[in-house]
Amino acid sequence: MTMDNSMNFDDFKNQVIADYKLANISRELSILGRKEALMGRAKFGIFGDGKEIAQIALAKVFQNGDFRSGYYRDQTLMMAIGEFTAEEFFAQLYGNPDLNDNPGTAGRIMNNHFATRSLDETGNWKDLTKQKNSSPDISPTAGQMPRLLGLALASKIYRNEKELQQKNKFSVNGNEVAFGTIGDASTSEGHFFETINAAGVLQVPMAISVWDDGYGISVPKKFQTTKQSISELLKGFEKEEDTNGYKIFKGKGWDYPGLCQMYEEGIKICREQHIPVLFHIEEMTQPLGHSTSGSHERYKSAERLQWEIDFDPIIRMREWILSVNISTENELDSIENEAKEIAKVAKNNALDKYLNPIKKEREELLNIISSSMCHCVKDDHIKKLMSELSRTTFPQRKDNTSTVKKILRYICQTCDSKKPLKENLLSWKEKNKSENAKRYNSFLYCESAKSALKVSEVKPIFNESSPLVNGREILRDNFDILFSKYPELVTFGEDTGSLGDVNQGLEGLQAKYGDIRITDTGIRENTIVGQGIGLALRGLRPIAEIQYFDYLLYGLQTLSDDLATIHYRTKGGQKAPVIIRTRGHRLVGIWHSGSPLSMVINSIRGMYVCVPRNLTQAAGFYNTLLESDDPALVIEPLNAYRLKEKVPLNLGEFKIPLGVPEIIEEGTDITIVTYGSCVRIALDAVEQLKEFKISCELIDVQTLLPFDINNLILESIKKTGKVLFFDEDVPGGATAYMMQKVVEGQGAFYYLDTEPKTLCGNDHRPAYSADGDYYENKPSKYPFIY
Ligand SMILES: Cc1ncc(C[n+]2csc(CCOP(=O)(O)OP(=O)(O)O)c2C)c(N)n1
Ligand SMILES: [Mg+2]
Repeated sequence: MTMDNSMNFDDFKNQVIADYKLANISRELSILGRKEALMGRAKFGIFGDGKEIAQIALAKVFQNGDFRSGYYRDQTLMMAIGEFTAEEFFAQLYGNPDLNDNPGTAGRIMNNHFATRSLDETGNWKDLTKQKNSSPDISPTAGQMPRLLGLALASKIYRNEKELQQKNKFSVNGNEVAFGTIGDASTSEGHFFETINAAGVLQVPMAISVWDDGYGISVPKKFQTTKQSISELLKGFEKEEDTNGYKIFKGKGWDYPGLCQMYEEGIKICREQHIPVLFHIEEMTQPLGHSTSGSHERYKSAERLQWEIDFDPIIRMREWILSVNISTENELDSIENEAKEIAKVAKNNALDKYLNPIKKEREELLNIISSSMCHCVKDDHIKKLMSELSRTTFPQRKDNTSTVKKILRYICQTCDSKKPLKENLLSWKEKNKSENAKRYNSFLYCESAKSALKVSEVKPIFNESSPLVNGREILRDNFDILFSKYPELVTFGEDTGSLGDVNQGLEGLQAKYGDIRITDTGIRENTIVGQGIGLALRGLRPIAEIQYFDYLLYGLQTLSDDLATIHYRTKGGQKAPVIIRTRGHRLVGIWHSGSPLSMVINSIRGMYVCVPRNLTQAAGFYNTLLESDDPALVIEPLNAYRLKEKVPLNLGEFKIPLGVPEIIEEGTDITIVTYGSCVRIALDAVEQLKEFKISCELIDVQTLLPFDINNLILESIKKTGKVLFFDEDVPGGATAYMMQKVVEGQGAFYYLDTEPKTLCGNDHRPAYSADGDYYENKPSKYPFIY
């Protein structure tokens, strides 16, 4: 910390003292937090001890409008920017689900995972330029990196895209920095390197701090990092006079004045010139070890443990304060004592706020039970259950509910005197269930008026003279309208920009809308997804293109852990309505382009999945999704781009509803349920079967998530009594998913007069070529069917 000209000594001293106090409060929180977890009041605890000072230095350059994408060590940073309190620290630890007490995560994820709220209660954007922002943390190490790229890129787009400069809820001339934090060991992940390279190419205001404490749990740097130094390793990324690249800084985790100066210098360059910066903060410590899962005495040497004590950043800061005569031993002692007290009070308050509502619910429940008594032998059981429940010292809501369920089992069906008890408990159970659903299970999808499920259908309109064109032209002309309609719409991917995508669905549009909005990227599917997330978190509407469905797997971790859970894990506090556009289906070998649908749909609950059979339907889905706040995946049918489709008169306007299957062909003998490219194959089969007087009802489900929300398939089965689920996924894959939804979920079992069947790909891998796709590896189960 330097004293600049505008500051007198008292101001300077007050700041230093306030920083020292915050560091101590934060440390006391970690110490108390660990105790709480070890005493069983929290399931787990992970804390930011040993990282306090660098985070305080960073916070000084964190301005309104900036964004953080970090990890579980950042409690001090979050407190220093004023977005996290000591009470919230404990609310997270206990898993308090009340947004008033725990506004970042509402108890949905483990402690020290931070987030600010970008949306108001009605789901509308707050003015993000007037607050300090943190994107919501996830646990997978380096999982915060891909979205960091997008958060930083948003500043560049806002600075360079003139039409967006009115959008002052997200940016003031692109001056915002995206701050990333990551542990030294997590830099071993591919996500880190992919992000580093992409930001170097893009030259965006991204500032990564690596908190280097020398360990990833028990594994030291020598097993993690070449040359044991991430800054040495990344030297080739350093910007030279006539190249792009990074500014790389090194600091020591205990060097308060040095760190303050370093951040000031580095962030000025980053913010003004949009040059990415890497701060390698070495010599950090972990006074309490990695987490409450273990103790670091098991794997750190005595010398290392002693070094960590000697280089404790707070002790070092204290020594520095005394050495430059900013304060006295006495004053610092009393600050340390005050910090202990503040942490203790915060813990007690947070514990009360967490437990009191649960205790109140328990009290009310016990009153309901005891107000209805009779003299039956089973009363002893009930009394025992009541006494067990009332004695629990650290009650949980589930204790109440499971006690109610047990008591209900003890009430005889015929017991008149217990009738009110039974009725009261049943209604308590129902009320409790719906309250807890809101508490723990809400906001997986958008619940506001902008839910994709609330977008009304607008049918495509055709007339006699509607021309037949290649499907990709419908897509292109529809995108053209969307780009002129939504200034915040951007798209990017491999070959997306200059070529207009490998199938020409964006032909000519980069020339028309510019290379900021329609952009080529490197081959980096994971950060293409992350780019989309970061941009969407800052108010843009990204369509992130993954060239082929098979390669979505490179981005699947980020889709599953990050994008699909953003709304849920912030309990509606943030939204990222990213559209992932890809193309697939029709097996032509192991890759290019299969249909591993079950793998995908079963890992991205929280997103919608559209599987259009042609490009008109695909265009209709884009039109729907851009009216909504939900993230979604659209898989275009790869082999349909050059098939002829009629051009709708209302391009850009027609909207396909989600979760509403379409009956492609009416029939009476059997219901065939399929999607995507398989619709055309099924249609061929339907025609062939007509010759044999078999009448098929062919249903295109259109979206796999959500699935047939109005039970249209059930209605069809009521008529036909038979059902076949058909696709190209593996056995037990998406056909099994559809069968479960229909036979069990919709209750079709009761209307079937023969077993439900699936027809899908091999339990194998498909060989390349048309023949390779055709032949099976197993004997036919029904050799009499040809
Ligand atoms: C993808 C993934 N793999 C493994 C883990 C388990 N894990 C949690 S923290 C951690 C070590 C991280 O070390 P580092 O990045 O140096 O951060 P530090 O905890 O030292 O601050 C590991 C392996 C995880 N959370 N995510
Ligand atoms: Mg580490």
